[in-house]
Amino acid sequence: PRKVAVYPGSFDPITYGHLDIIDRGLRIFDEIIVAVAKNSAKNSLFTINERVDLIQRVLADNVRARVDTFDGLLVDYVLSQNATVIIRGLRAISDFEYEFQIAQMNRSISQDVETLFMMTSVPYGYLSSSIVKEVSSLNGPIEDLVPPLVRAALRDKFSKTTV
Ligand code: COD
Repeated sequence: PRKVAVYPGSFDPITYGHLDIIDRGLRIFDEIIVAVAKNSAKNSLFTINERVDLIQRVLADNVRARVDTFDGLLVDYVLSQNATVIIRGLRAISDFEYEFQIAQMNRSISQDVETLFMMTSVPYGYLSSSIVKEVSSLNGPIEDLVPPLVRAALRDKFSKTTV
């Protein structure tokens, strides 16, 4: 049977750190569904459609990765896709507390879904969507952090929102 995993997140916007997890995840799974959360508590820079569009374009050549959105409980979404695994990435120790909490909660909601953690690759250990947005808003260099089309989208956002 095909092994399908869900990689959920806000992806506001997608970074090389996320893409690295997707690439490595595809060595383990036949298909990865990149699932963008609609009801994330976080204030987002990009709309849900913009985030999906960026991911779709970045992953255009990758036939085994696809993008979707979900709302409601993550575990319900995972089961609706006939998947049983959630992939999450871990960077610094600071991620652990938050990830542990989510994984424990998901486990208590459904015992049929397993969370798999993948450690960040060294160059992306301190890379986050938030840091990318901050550096980009200050016109700093982000070419090593996000793909060119994401960089263009960020530039576009900040040139519209700042004077
Ligand atoms: N290296 C490695 N991993 C990375 C890197 C990097 N440089 N950057 C990010 N990651 C990982 C993150 O650790 C995370 O695992 C994943 O990539 C996605 O990151 P984000 O920041 O885009 O995603 P989050 O943390 O905002 O996603 C949170 C969810 C949307 C998954 C969560 O809020 C959720 O499940 N919501 C649905 C409601 C629900 O079911 N709630 C109950 C469970 S709490």
